[in-house]
Amino acid sequence: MRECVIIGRPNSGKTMFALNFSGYLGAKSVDVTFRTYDGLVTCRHFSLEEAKRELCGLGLHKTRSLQSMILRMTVGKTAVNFKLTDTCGVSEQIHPEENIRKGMAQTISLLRSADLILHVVDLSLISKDFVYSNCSIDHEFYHYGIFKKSYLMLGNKYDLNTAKENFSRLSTAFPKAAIIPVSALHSQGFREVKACVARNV
Ligand SMILES: Nc1nc2c(ncn2[C@@H]2O[C@H](COP(=O)(O)OP(=O)(O)O)[C@@H](O)[C@H]2O)c(=O)[nH]1
Ligand SMILES: [Mg+2]
Repeated sequence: MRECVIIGRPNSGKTMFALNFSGYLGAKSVDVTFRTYDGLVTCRHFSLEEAKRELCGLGLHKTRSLQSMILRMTVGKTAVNFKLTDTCGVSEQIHPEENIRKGMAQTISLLRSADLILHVVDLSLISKDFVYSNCSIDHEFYHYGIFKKSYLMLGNKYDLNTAKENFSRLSTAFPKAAIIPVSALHSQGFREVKACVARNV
């Protein structure tokens, strides 16, 4: 089964995207398989509302392990199952907590086997200076992604006021990426994301 992996900084909206995108594809509830870096696998059933309450949030690093869901989507006349995997956010700093450092390493090690990388960027944080910098973790993901080809950037939080201006900055900073503006919170832009996922699963 093909696997789409969601990556990005902590708090960019990866978990919100994973859950609302599952809902967009028709899921009313999800079975989430949690895989920690040391190999522990657990599974939990959630309604979507329950999952959003428990797994999303403003506190950094709510997601500390791989969290996968099997989803079904219709491509043409056939139904295809694929795995959508949410990950521990990665940032530049060496995190003081060992389990978060290992969670970040687990995210990075999954990239090689991913069939599609969905890179979530928080548009509200794209400042003027961002366009001229070239050494953020988002740049690292971008360079790896365009080299790998099956790569889509999601400019998230497009519902926020400053986002529209920042979206053009994001396109300037990452000229070779296909970028879709989305609001993970309000399930906006998902039709385009679905079309891209459908080409890769
Ligand atoms: N305004 C807005 N907030 C969002 C959006 N997506 C996520 N958030 C908020 O951003 C915070 C972090 O979201 P989460 O999905 O947990 O981020 P993660 O660390 O990348 O998994 C939460 O408070 C979400 O409600 C969005 O599209 N718009
Ligand atoms: Mg998360």
